[in-house]
Order: sequence, then C-alpha cells, then structure tokens
Amino acid sequence: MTLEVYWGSGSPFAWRVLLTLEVKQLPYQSKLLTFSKQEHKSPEYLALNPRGKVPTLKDGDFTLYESLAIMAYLDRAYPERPIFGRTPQETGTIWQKVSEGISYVCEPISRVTGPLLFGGASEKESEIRAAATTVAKELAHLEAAVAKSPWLAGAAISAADIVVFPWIQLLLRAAGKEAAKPLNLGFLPLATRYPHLAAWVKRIEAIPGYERTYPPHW
Ligand SMILES: N[C@@H](CCC(=O)N[C@@H](CS)C(=O)NCC(=O)O)C(=O)O
Repeated sequence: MTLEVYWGSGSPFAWRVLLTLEVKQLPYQSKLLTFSKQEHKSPEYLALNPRGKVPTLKDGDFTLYESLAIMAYLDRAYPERPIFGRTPQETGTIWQKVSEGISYVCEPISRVTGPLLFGGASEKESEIRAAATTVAKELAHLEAAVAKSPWLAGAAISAADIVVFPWIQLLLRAAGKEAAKPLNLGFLPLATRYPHLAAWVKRIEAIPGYERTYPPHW
C-alpha cells in the first residue's frame, strides 16, 4: 500500500507527519501543495480534507487529516519503530510531553513567529515580547528535559520530539529574520543560550531522510 502525504512547505503540522514517516522508515509519496496557488483549497483537495489545511494522509482508501491523528494512525498501523512507546509508562510519559508541547509551547511560539514571518512585527512588538517571555520559560523546561536524556521523553525519539521540533525550527527561523533583530529576543545563538536543546536539534537533523522533511522554500 502506498502512503501519500499532502503537505505544505514550512507547515509545522505537516512537518510532524513527514518526520514521523522518516523516523518510522516508511516509504511515502510526497504531495507538496503550494499555498500561494491555493492548491490546499482546490475541490480535489477539499474532498480529502474539508478544512483545506495540511497535512492529510492517504493510505490506500483510508484518508486522515490532523497531524496528531495521523501520527497515532501510522504508529498503530505500522508498529515497528514505535513513537508512542512500548510500555504503558512510556506511552503515558510521551503523551504528557506531547500534551505539554501542544498546550504550552507551540501556541506561544506561533505568537512570536507569526508577525516576524508574515509581517506586522513593529505594530505587535508588545505582544511578541509577552509571548517571547512565555517561550523562554518553556525553552528552559525543554532544555532541562534534554539535559537529562537525549530525547524529550527518555532514551528513544518519540512523538514528543516530533510534535515540538518543527515549532523550535520555526522559532529559530523567525528569530533570525531582520524584523527580529531590533527586538533582541534572546533566543540566538541557540547553542549558547540553550546548549542541550541545540544538541537535540542536531540529533533530529541527523535522522536519515531529514532533508526530505525540510521546508523547500527555507
Ligand atoms: N490542527 C491541524 C492544523 C493544520 C494547519 O493549521 N495547517 C496550516 C498550515 S501550518 C494550513 O494548512 N493552513 C492553511 C489554511 O488554513 O488555509 C493539524 O494538526 O494538522
């Protein structure tokens, strides 16, 4: 059965699915949609995903959207190299980290990166600064976690790493933009500010196939 993944360059949600496939070493057909051409709003695509968002997965006749749902499906359908753990304790710990990532890390990062990447940074300076303070606290938690173990939920890469990683990359990209320089948000250089997190980023970047997941327009 061929797995088909519909994704968009730079989407942190779609990036999760691509990373899941590479970590699980599952072959897939890449269907890269171009946001500027509104390919994610075409009637053909809306028939697969009525929300017109990426990612969407097709596995034969089965279609699924929402990044976490796709990750859970792939792990259940293709259990080798599990990303949601092998024991109840591992599964619980991974889900705790996934939930913390979604609840506390990704959203404030999006409030920092949105205006820096898509415009409006000078008008939204105080909002960016407020969100950046929250992000800094969360990065400190992540730094402590990967100082203790190589991966966020222990000794093996898991859904926890995959859920959070694209947002960290998005943050690093936004923090390096010209519009971010006057704000001096304090995230860069990552290797100096958060050395364990920087080493964790490098570990993920070393995953075979990582380059296939990297946003082509970056
Ligand atoms: N909750 C969804 C979020 C998906 C999402 O928001 N994707 C964005 C790209 S980052 C998108 O396709 N946006 C296009 C649009 O809303 O028109 C998931 O986890 O998959």
